[in-house]
Amino acid sequence: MQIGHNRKMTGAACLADMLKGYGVTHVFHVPAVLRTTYAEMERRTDIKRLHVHGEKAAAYMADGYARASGKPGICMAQVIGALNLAAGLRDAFLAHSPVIAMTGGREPKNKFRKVYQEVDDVPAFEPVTKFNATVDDVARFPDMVRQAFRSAVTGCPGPVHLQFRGNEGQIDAEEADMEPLVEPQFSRVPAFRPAPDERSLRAALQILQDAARPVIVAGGGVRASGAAAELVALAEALQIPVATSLNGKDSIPADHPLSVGVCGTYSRESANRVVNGADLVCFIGTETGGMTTHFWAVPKIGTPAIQIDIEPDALGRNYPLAACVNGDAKVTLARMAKNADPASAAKRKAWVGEAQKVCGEWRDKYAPALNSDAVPIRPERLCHELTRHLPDDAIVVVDTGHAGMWMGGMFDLTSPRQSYMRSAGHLGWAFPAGLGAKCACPERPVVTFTGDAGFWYHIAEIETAARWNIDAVTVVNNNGGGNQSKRGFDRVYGGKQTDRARELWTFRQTNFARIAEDMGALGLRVEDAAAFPAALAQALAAGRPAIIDVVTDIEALAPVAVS
Ligand SMILES: Cc1ncc(C[n+]2csc(CCOP(=O)(O)OP(=O)(O)O)c2C)c(N)n1
Ligand SMILES: [Mg+2]
Repeated sequence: MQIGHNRKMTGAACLADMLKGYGVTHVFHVPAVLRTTYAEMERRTDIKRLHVHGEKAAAYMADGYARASGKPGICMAQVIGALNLAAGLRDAFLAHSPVIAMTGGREPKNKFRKVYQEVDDVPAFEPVTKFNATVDDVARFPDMVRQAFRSAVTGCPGPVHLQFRGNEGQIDAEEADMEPLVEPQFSRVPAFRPAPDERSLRAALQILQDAARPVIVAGGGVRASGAAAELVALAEALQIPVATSLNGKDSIPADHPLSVGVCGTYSRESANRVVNGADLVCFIGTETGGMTTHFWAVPKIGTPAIQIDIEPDALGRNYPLAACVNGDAKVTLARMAKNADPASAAKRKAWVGEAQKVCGEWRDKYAPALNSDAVPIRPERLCHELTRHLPDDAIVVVDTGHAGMWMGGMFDLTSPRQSYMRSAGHLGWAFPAGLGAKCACPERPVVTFTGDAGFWYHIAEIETAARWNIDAVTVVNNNGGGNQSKRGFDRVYGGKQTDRARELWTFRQTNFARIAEDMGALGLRVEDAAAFPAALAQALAAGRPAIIDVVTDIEALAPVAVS
């Protein structure tokens, strides 16, 4: 890193050099924005510039890239596509994913004159970003780009937005004396590992050790911190069952004897039962939001709780705390494990046995569905086939709605090397996010799970995947409708839907395998569960994008959460 070595250069050359310096390998965009920068990226870097079919998909790809790698994902749009891009940042914002959005925008000499395509986009980015700013003078490229990376990856990570002057960000063609200085520390999450203060750490540990029936609820902060091993070590040392949020599902493999599953709304019954049977809940890296706590019923407010978080303002937001620790999850958990008194574990033997019994009861209850040979295929069986056959270093990317419920509850991660990323609420997120994840981690298998309604959103991106040979595998749970809506419509129709009622949530039967083939990907259709493992193996070995269209039962409804 050099400081004070300015030289005359264009904003485009500066931005290209800085993106390279921060380790960016891909940018996702719809043309045309920062055209001169794209030409400089070609001349000066190996960065791949993927032009895709929609700005929202570009944002989701950048988000998937960011969650898979911990490095900021970059997406771009010209002024007319800016709000489409902003819409795509919302999931990244909810999931605390470091995405940097760059758009073209306001030119002072044209403002308020009805210039072509212009509205003031900046306010629309406000609710979905940590930092939302305009770059109006080319000399500001270096410090503004540094601030974008710094803001995206520090504290609780999240999206940022820079709007560059000019409809297409033509400011990048202007020159100034600049230095394309980068700060490598801010090129990925976590930028810092703030250590907890000793007093609060010891107080929390004491309360945890004294509890007879404690449970840990681990969230996305554990995955952002890379603290899974430390979490498991502490749980083992003190013999404490571990539930996770959906965002924290890959914090502990499902076959670990202390793992009880995902708790909350899109959850597994065993996790909710154990959390509600606990005498102390230890929240780690979770916002304690509605989905993780089943709208604050799991655990009930008033249950004794302690909390560890990198964001001080998360501590105690929803649950009054007996103690709290402000710090990075990995550092905090490692210190707690080091200071833990393993002798205290003996008193939790009965509780751990009880938690394991609850998990066994869940397995027995769902074994028939998980192993069902029914045609059309049961989604539980599809999840179970994924549990059994996914590679042990797979990145699993999951859509929301029923997809989130099925995979959150019925699918097991079986190796600490597997990763799990899920939509924080937006239907259609997973397919493009899976493509972005594969761009970030080309050496790892990426398997996306989505419903058919979710897949329809960004189906055009099959062409992008084929054009760039992004060999992710996408499994479509194809039941011919947006089936999660069935239950809600059943309710308003008094349990008896009319044919016209089904117009509100069913689709034409569609063969996605055939569409995939036409668009240049491998397309496989599975109508019998026994054929799924061979299809998955073929897709993983294809060396090109693959869509597995699995025909499933439209009457299958995921179990609702218990509390
Ligand atoms: C952007 C967005 N719009 C609407 C919804 C509401 N929603 C949740 S699930 C769902 C239908 C899901 O259908 P599909 O993906 O086919 O899965 P299935 O329930 O059929 O398994 C809808 C419309 C949402 N989550 N996100
Ligand atoms: Mg469906």
